[in-house]
This record gives sequence, C-alpha cells and structure tokens, in this order.
Amino acid sequence: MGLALLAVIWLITFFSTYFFAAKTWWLPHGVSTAAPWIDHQFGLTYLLMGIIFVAAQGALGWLVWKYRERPGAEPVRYSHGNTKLEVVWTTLTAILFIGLNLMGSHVWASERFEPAKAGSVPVEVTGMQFAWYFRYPGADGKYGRTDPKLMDPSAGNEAAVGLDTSDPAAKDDVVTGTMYLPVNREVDLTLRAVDVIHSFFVPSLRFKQDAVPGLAIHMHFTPTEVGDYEIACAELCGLGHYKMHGMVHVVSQEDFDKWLAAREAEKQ
Ligand SMILES: [Cu+2]
Repeated sequence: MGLALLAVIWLITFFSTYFFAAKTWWLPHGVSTAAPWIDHQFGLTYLLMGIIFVAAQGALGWLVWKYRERPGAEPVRYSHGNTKLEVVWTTLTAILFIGLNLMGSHVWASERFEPAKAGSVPVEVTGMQFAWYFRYPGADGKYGRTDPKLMDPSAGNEAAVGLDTSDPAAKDDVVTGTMYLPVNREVDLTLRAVDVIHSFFVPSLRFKQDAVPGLAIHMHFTPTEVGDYEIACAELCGLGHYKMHGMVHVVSQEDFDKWLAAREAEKQ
C-alpha cells in the first residue's frame, strides 16, 4: 500500500509538472515593452515554485513509503513537530514571497503610478454589460463631457458612453467598438466601467486591469508589434460575460492616422 501511494503521488507530480515544463499551455507571444519583464518574473516565479513543489511532493511520496505499516514497525507516536524547522521554513517562505513581490512591484507600479510620457496616444476604454467601447479625444486632445443620464447602451458607441454632444470638446471625440493603436507609441489609457466591475485583459500585451464603476483608472503601455490581438473581460460580470470579447488592432502610425481620420469623417 505504501508503495502504491508513493507511485500515485510521484505520478501526479510528474504529469502536473510536465505540462508546465513542456509549455503545453502557455502565454501568447508578448508584444509590449513590459512583456519581457513580466515574462521573466512569471517564469522565475514558476521555476521557484516548481522546484519547491517537486521537492515537497517527492519527499511526501518517499515518507509515505518509508513509514508504511509493516510487521514489527514501531507504533505511531504523536509528535508536536519541530519548532526550529517551522521557524526556518516560515522565514524562508516569507523572504521568497516578499522578494518576488518587491521584484515585480517595479513593473507593476511603473505602468500605474508614473504618468504617461508626453506625446502618448490617449484612449479611453469603457466596459459595460456586455461590450467594450473605445474613445479617442480627437484633434483637440480633450475628452468631451459624458453624462450617465445620456447613456443609451442600445444605441451603441457615442450614446452608449453617454457623450454630451453639446460640449465643444465632444465634437471631435470618436467612439468605436474596436481598438486601433499605433505601433511603438505609448498608450495613455483611461479605464471606466458603467455598471459592474469588468477587467480589460489583453494577454498578448501582458495587460490586465479592472475597470471599476465611479473610477477613471489611468495606465500606460507601449505595443511593439503590428497585429491583431484579442481582448477579453477577465471579471465574471454577468450572464453575457463570455460575449465581452474585442480586438486590438496594432497598426503603423500612417494606418492609424488614416483610420482615425475616416472615423472623424463619418461623424460629419
Ligand atoms: Cu465584463
């Protein structure tokens, strides 16, 4: 029985480690300036946790077999444990977790607490049940006023985010259901939510941030490769949560300008 348990524990350990080591399911190729940092941190965390996991499960299997029931074995005694060992592994665990957090906090904080650089592209993302809308402030660089009373989700785009068209700054605001971004330029993102908490998640950009009703959350990132990348809502936000899918089209500056000009022209 002891040998059977050892085999089961080691087999579970082997197969669960294999899928991570072989990268059977892994992150998509990263296309933002923060991606190498984040991937490095992610890989390091998995490696350290993997080593501890394999060592702990390996020891568990071995001990299960070593102390198996057999004729002539010493009867079981209650042990209160080993205080010195407990202090050591608790301290080591604390150092590891706090250390990993400190290492990762730099990248995390730089996208949130440092302001976006001058000349970045402002985009406002609004999450609502169950769609994403993207607003570009237009030539004046200023977002027009929005008002919850003007919101009409069934009308889509401008009306959905409640844009007050009587405000001069709103005249050139563009609201769309697909996101276009110029490559290699920093994006100054403002995240809003209308009804419940949503989470704007673009795995390829290594970007994930909650959008919270009543808050305008500022973040910035820089896409580095032209392509189409999937947006998902990473917060279970209601029955239609699965429909909160969208696309980020990262294009050249020229294509971006053309696209934005075409949207502006549609407004006239
Ligand atoms: Cu959502």
